[in-house]
Amino acid sequence: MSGRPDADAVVRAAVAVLDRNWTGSHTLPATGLYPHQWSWDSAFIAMGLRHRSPERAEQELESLLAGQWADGRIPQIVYDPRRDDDYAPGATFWRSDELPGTPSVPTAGLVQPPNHAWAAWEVYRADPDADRAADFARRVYPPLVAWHDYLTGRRTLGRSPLACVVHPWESGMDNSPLWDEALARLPDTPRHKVDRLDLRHASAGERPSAKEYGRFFWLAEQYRDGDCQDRDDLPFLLEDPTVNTLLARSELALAELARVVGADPGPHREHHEEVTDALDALFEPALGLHVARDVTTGALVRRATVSGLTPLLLPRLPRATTLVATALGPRFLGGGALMVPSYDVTAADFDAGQYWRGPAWFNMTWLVAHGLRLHGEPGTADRLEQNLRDLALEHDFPEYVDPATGAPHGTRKFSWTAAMAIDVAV
Ligand code: 9YW
Repeated sequence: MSGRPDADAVVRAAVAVLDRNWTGSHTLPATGLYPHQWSWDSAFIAMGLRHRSPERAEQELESLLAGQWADGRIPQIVYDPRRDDDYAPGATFWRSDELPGTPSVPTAGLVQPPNHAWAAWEVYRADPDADRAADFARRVYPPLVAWHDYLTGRRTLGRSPLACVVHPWESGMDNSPLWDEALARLPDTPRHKVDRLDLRHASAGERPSAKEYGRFFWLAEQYRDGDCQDRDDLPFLLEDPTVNTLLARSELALAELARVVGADPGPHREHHEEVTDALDALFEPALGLHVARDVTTGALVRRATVSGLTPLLLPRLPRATTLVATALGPRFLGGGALMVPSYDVTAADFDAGQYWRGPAWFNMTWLVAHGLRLHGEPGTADRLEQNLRDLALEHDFPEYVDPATGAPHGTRKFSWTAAMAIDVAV
């Protein structure tokens, strides 16, 4: 198409970003702002890397698994101890080495959305070296099963098969409007001094506010001081659509990996169905999409965010037709947005430049595009993916963009932006 960069140019530039952020064992989300290994970032990165170096994609996932706890949790962050002064909260905040059942590398106690088994399956399929791929599958299947067992065994705290997040960071969408009401009940006065190291690398207007950060730290302290144990009286307990969609999607991948390693795929398929069915409890008819449920109050959080569109990734989703209409409608793509806004553009507090409160993110647009293709909207999916790769290249792989204009925000040379661009360009 005239005027558009060709696929080779996108892939070349994106690979250069991933090479620059590669440490020798894993990929940093971005140098500067995010100097450690982040959980769901690594899985998105592996999805892109698999096209260039399946071996490195395998290493990316396995270096994350080296941070797994004995209870099965894959931590939100695996810290590089040499960089502990560069990001807050750091390894010294979590003190994971003082807890039993923790790995030799320092990690956060929280988790992130479970896209790992899905990534592992895609990496396995992309590896042309059949022996290497089979060895990889055999090594990662057991820890991935343990990870899902953790989410299912310890995190279903809302009397439902849905897993809960115990902190907004666990959703990957830190200051999403979905968390406002639950956060408002919490103190914003942690004991720990809140170092805003992020503000060295990004402007305050694009980052969570001081009050939000105060509450994030207070809540993280509570969880840490309770030895990172999951209890049903934790001060923040919500069921999020994307966390549970990725859990269900990843169960399908585990069923495939089970076949490869000679295990029984049946329980994974059953769990996939169970979580898909349970997600219906998060559907909000007035908004036409899924929302979060606050387990503490039992109430649905009536805000339309991109998290509520991701159930489209599930093949048997009963509400798919409504969800497609909502995605294409005025709250998201109807006004001509180039990528999928993180928040309802018709909401009074929509902000096109503020982190998870409006901007379009490349990973979320990639997920929604997949879902739209799966549910009969290939034209829209193609358009979103074309815009994704064009905006990524044009703006040096930004963290997020204004959904209407494509103006870049946050950090640049952001790894998952590069990885998603590779995946849609090849
Ligand atoms: C932070 C690393 C992480 C992502 C999250 C994103 C952000 C960390 O960066 O959180 O400092 O706010 O919200 O999804 O994994 O890229």
